[in-house]
Amino acid sequence: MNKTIEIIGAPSAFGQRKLGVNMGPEAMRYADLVERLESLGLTVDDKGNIASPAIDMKKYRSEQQGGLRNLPEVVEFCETLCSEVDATIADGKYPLVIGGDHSIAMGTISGVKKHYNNLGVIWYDAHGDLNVAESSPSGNIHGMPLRALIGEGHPDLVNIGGYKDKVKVENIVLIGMRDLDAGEKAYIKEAGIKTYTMSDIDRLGMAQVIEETLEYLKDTDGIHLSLDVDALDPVETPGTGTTVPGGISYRESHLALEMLHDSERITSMEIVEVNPLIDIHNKTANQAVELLVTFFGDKLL
Ligand code: EXY
Ligand code: MN
Ligand code: MN
Ligand code: MN
Repeated sequence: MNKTIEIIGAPSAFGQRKLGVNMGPEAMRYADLVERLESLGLTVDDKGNIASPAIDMKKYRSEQQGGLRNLPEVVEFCETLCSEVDATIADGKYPLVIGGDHSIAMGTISGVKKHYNNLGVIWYDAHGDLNVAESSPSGNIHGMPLRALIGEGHPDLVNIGGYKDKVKVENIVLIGMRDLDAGEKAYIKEAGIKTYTMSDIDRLGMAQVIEETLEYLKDTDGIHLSLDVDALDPVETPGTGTTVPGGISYRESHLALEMLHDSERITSMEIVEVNPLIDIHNKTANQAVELLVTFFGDKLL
C-alpha cells in the first residue's frame, strides 16, 4: 500500500435503534487502530469523526411506527460522509471508513463511486441489506443501504450524493448470508445477485469463495469492501446489534482479508456495526482492528 490511509470515523446510530454503535469508531481507536496500522510502516491520517446530527433521545427511543426510522438524520449523515470520502480519494488517499451502523454505506459508496466507472462491491454480512421500506420488517435503514445504492427505495436515500444508480447488480457479491427476509430472497433471485450463503462457505471453503469472488469481479475498475462485523459468528464476535448464529469464524475472516490484501484489488473499505455497549471488554473492536491490520498487510509469518 503506497497510499496514505485516511481514516474517516462515521459514528452513526441512526440506521437502527441500539445506542452504542455510534461509539464504534472510538472503540476501534481505543483498540490501537492507528498505532497498529502505523506499525506496518503505513502512513495513516486519522480525519476524526464526521459531524453527526444530534440524537433526539426521546425520538430515538420511540417506537416510530412503520416508515423509515430517522430518515432525515440518515440522509444528512450520509451526505456529509459522501463528501468526505469523495475528498479523500480526490486527494489520492485510501479511504478507511469506520462505523457506525451499516446505513453509512450509502454515504461511503456514493463518495467512492464518483471515482470509478464500474465499481464492484463485496458485501460481507449476515444480511443482504437489500430492503425497501415496503419490504422491511423493522423500518431500520441499516437493512436497506445496498438496495438504495442499486437505485431502488426512498428517493432521499437513492439520490445521496446528488446522483443515483451507483452499483450494478452484476457487480455485487454477497458473502456470509444467513438471515435474508422473504423480500430480499425474491429480489436476489430476480436480480441474479452473486451470493455465498453460510452453506456455500461451508461447502466450498473461504479460500475458494474469495478466489471466485475476485474472478467474478474481474471486469470492475475498483472494488469496495463493506464489512459488517455481524457477518462473523456471535460466539466469537458478540459486540454488534443484529447477531445471527452460525456465522463466519474469525479464522475464515482472517484468511479472507489476507487474500483480499494480496489481490491488491480492493480500492476502498469500511467496517461497520461494532457496538461497544453490547460488547465484552472491547473484544469486537479488538477483533475489528486485527482484521483491519490483516487487510492492510500484517502477515502471520
Ligand atoms: N433484514 C432485517 C431488516 O431489514 O430489518 C435486518 C437487517 C439488519 C441489518 C444489519 C446491518 O446488517
Ligand atoms: Mn449490514
Ligand atoms: Mn448485518
Ligand atoms: Mn493478522
